[in-house]
Amino acid sequence: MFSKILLVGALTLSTIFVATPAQAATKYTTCAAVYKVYPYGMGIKAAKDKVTTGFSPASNFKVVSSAVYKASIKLDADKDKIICEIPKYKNCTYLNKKYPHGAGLKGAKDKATKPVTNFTVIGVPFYNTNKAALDRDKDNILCEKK
Ligand SMILES: [Ca+2]
Ligand SMILES: [Ca+2]
Repeated sequence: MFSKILLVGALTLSTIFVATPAQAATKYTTCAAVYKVYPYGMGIKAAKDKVTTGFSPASNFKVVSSAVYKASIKLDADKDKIICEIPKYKNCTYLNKKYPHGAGLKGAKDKATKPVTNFTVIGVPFYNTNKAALDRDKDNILCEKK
């Protein structure tokens, strides 16, 4: 009786494996397409974000298999094994070089008495990656500046 149950279990398992053939990994050709599935980018487990001056390594990308990574490897311009990583700025000096009036979520309201309204609108992943260091007043705008 006991061995029969085990046998049935083994058969069921092998059936599942046979019924699920290895799928070819999706090849993405733009970061916009990658972000629809992986909002923070994706990379292999051992990857370390290669950064230039003014940036900290982002570690919030989705860990994927090397097959998934390799299918879209052309999008990894800096060859650090992460595809479409979200930039993590070290401080406002660097962020304001690219976004002179700051970068914030759509509809965000600056808390200042004379609020900054001409900040660049950015997406949630960009905001989330940078908010701890760069939005100390928590008004959903990074490095707002007149
Ligand atoms: Ca990369
Ligand atoms: Ca702010």
